[in-house]
Amino acid sequence: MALTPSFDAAVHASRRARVLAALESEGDRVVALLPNAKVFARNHDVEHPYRSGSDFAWLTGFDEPESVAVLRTQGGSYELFNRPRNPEREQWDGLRAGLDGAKERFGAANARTIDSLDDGLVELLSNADVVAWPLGRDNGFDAKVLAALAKVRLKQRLKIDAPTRFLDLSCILHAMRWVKDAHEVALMRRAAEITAEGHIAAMRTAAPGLSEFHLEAALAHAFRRGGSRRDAYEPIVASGPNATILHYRENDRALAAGDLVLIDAGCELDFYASDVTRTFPVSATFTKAQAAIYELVLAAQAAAFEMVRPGVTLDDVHNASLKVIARGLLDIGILQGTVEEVIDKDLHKPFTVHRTSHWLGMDVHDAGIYYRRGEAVRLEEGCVLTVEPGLYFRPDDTRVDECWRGIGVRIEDDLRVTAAGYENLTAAIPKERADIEALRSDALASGGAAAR
Ligand SMILES: [Mn+2]
Repeated sequence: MALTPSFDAAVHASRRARVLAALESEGDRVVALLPNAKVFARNHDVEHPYRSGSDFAWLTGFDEPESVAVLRTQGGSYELFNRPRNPEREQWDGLRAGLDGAKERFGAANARTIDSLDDGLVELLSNADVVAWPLGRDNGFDAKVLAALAKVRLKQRLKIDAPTRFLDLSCILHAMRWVKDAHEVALMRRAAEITAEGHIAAMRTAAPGLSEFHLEAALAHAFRRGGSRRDAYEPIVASGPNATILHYRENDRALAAGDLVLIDAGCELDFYASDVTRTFPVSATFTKAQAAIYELVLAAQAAAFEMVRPGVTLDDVHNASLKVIARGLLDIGILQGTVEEVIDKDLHKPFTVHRTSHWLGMDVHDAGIYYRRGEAVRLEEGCVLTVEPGLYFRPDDTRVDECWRGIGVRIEDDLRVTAAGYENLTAAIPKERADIEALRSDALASGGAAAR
């Protein structure tokens, strides 16, 4: 109910201590306010499944809507505004931690009912010098803070100081979330293991005549069975020409012999995402053209992996992958010229479309900046990135020979940067062409038995 499954009070307390230390460098009367994510209506009176905001979950581990966390440098205190106990509402909607629970189980020094937030903000801003909150991310909350500020300013004749400096709390939290602590690494490793089970199950399930969504079901079954309560993002199960659509979501085409299937899916475990793509044939083997593209993407990924270590940038990782892609597109005759021309003139772009990496963590495209003052951020030990080169030839793309049209291949793994290089969290999912073909022919021979 109210707590994240892997909740560890000491972990969250130490994160709050780090945030408080950062706030203390801004002044001795700093108040930080963090509202949780809102509830979103799906249709009529049905809501989307609730998920706490990633910043909020990271800081508090408290998993209820209508809550606001407060940190104050004076006294180093942590408080919560949250929903009070209410037996009638709880019988309809589920149990609440209540104000006592917020203090006893979640370590809040004080808890107040969320209905008192407006008055509470006026009190919190009174005699504060600096107010930090995630500016510009929740218009309703921005308005509440500014309304409280206006009220505090009216009290200045009563010897009350009004805040004069405003900080974006998101910047502080996101810089910390970018580097994963031991608690987070353990969760991400486990999320990756569960995701591996899902991909292998889906790979074994494929057979001509099944729908893409039957593979989606195999993923979901393995994810839930492994302990993941939700996906990190909507799974992409794209067969045949659908694999050339980057964020294909329909997942309702019938698989046919000779198709490739591109699956981009990852489970979320206790707020931590995994993000993996594999591409495999519905038949037992890749066709010659599919194999040529597949081997090229795989080689590009291997070259990108080689780059990953502290001190390099995502641009370095991307460029290593791109060089292999450019060489390969020239070798198989899809492009003409030199590797330099292909890269400098972006001749590969119609077929590569996207870049190679993004940060991964609580959000599938995780917190963390990519550039600062025009300079690419350098990898540090403990940050997690994806490496996911791809090649996509639209079915109607007359710039390439007919044999390539309709082929889409992406291969994606999740890498944690270590002192010496990287740890591939998702290495257990078959990726070598021989391993995939062995798995596929075994699955077809056993009549998709793994699905039942
Ligand atoms: Mn990705």
